[in-house]
This record gives sequence, C-alpha cells and structure tokens, in this order.
Amino acid sequence: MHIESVELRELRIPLVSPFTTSFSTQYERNTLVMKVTGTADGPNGPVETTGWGECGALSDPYYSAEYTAGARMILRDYLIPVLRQAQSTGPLSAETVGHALAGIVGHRMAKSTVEMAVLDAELRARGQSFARYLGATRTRVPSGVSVGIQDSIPQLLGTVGNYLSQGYVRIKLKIKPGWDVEPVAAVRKEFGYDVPLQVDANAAYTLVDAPLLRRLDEFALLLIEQPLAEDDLVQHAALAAALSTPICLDESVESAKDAADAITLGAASVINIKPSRVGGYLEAKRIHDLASAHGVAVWCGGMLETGIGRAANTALAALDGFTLPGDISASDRFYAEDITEPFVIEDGHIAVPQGPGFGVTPRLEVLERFTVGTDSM
Ligand code: OSB
Ligand code: MG
Repeated sequence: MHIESVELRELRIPLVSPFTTSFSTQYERNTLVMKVTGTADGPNGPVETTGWGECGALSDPYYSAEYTAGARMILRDYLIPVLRQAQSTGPLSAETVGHALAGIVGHRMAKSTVEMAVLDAELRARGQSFARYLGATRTRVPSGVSVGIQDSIPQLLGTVGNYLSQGYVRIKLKIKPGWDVEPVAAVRKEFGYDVPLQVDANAAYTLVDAPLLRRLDEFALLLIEQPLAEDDLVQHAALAAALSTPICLDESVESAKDAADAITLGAASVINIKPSRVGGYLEAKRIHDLASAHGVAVWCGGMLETGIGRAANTALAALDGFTLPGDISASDRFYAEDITEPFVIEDGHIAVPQGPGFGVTPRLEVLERFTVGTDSM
C-alpha cells in the first residue's frame, strides 16, 4: 500500500476488575490504536483504504521492556518516519514492513502495531479476511481465560466458578511465590480434575524453586507458563528435566529464532504465541509453522487486547497448529465497553471474524471517549 496518513491514539479503557499478575496490577488498559489511511490494490486496481492496529505494550515496563508511552514515542519519532522513507524508495506491503523496520533494534510491540494497520488496510482493499489470508479454516476457536491473582482462596473459587459457568473451556491461574500450590490445590479440590487447568508465573521464580514447582506436578496441569526469567533458556531446560508438568514459554520467545533456540535446548514443549510480543502476526505465523514442524504445541496468548487485536488473535488461533485453547476470552472478561463490536463466548468458543481485514471496525464515538492523546503523522 501507499500510506498517506497515520493517526496514533493513546487510550485509557477501564477494566471490569483489576488484573493482578506476579509483576503488577492493571486497573485500566492504557494502549495505542493506530489508523493508517492510503491506497492499496483492490480487485480492480488501486482503492482508498483504511487499516487499524493495536499495541500490546502495557503502561509500565514490567512484563517486557516496552511500555505505552515509549511505544508512542518510538512510533512517532522512528518507526513511522522510517516507513515513510521506505515507501518513497519502493513499494510497501504488510510483508515488507518487518524488513523496512529491521534497522531499529527491538520495539517489537510498537512494530507490530504498524504491521497490523498495514495488513488490515491491504486486506480490506482486497476484500479478504485475515483468516483467509493466513489459510486458517476453523470458524471458531476454543476460549480460555486468564485468572488474575486474587485476595483470597474463596474469592478465587468464586471467580473461577463464574468463568466456568460462562463456558470457558480452560482456566489459567496466575501464580507467584506465596500464591501457587495452595490456589491450584483449592481449584482442583473444588472443580475436580476434568477442568483443563494451567498456571502462569510471569518469570517470578528461579531454578532454586524447582522443588517447590515440582509440587505442582501432582495437579495434572496442562502446563506451567514462564516459570523463570525471560533470558533463562538454559535454566528452563534444566527445570523441564526436573518436572513432569510441561514447560511453556511466553516472555522468553520474542522471535522465531528464540523459538528455534528454545526447542533445540529442550526449554519448552509448548509455546505461547503472542503476536505483539514477537513483532507481529507474520512472525507469529512463522513460529506456529516452526513449532508444528517440531511437534511443539502452541496456543495464542493475549495482552488484554481490544476488539482489534482480539479479532486478529482469533483468526491466528484458527490455524491448525494451535492445538491448545488460547487466552482468547470474550471482550467482557476485561471490558464493559469495547471499542469494536464485542466478542462473545458461545458454547465455549469465539467466532472467527469473516469480514475483510480483521473484520471489525472501531466505533469512533467510543474511541473518542477513551482517547487521552493523539499524534497525527
Ligand atoms: O503473561 O500471558 C501473560 C496479560 C498481560 C501481560 C501478560 C499476560 C497476560 C495474560 C492475559 O495472561 C491474557 C489475556 O487474556 O489477554
Ligand atoms: Mg504469560
């Protein structure tokens, strides 16, 4: 496509309840939404088009190095100017955004925002859905839910019971030192062993905790996600040898190369693919393909996406290699009001959007209400 204008909005969207992990508590979703406008190829030649992207970064750099204000700055000062420079010297497409931005180190979540917007704009111009573009044939994906750290065990049991009654097919409990074996044991005792259950430590442990983490083996968990630090690939391999619970990596995998390293080392038998974390949906697809070729299971993670990212994640998760339920919940798991039409859970599943592009359109009046700043480029 040829980009004419870029509008970057910073949003603050209230959450239905605080979301606590081992690294922080989120009270609202502070994110960026990008709208690109320009021309792209339609079935009968070039047409005016618009596309939307969303940034995965959180407000503060505790999950990863990126954070919303920093992403806004790198987009404004480097990524968009570099992209404009690139399109003045040759054609730009979603498939070349990554290459055009490769000279800028890191900032994968910010880069993913741009790639998304260009991809959505091009697919809309062509009248093609993102699922079709990816070659994903499933029309709905199983819906899992990520349950934050709660104030008490009774509160946790109430929260999990509520999600199960809504039909969620897999429960993920956030854990941290001091909130691990006890909540898992309580959930198993209350809801039994038929509930697909997994845990996510967000890098809160070290290899010294291996004996403690081994106590989780008796609860037949699907997996333990990111028990150790992001750069602890070798230690994750050592931990994998000590546990029967499969190890899944999230934070450690920022690229297909990281995924290849983790698989080679035996550091992960499952990978959480979060498109924003790895720089976009095209790299996410490459990790899916690589993992499938190695018999490594993958599932689609989330960053409390609005309807834009939720739509794109749902299409990605419809690919055959996504054999485990993802963190793809209904919009109302986080938001009383989403910026797009809300995603709903039906019979434990979320429907894959079939319209052109990501298949959702932000509602301008809602967007306006949540906007705290705008950059026009
Ligand atoms: O580790 O998967 C994670 C949310 C923010 C940052 C990191 C993580 C999460 C989640 C929620 O677990 C996923 C979602 O439902 O969007
Ligand atoms: Mg995680």
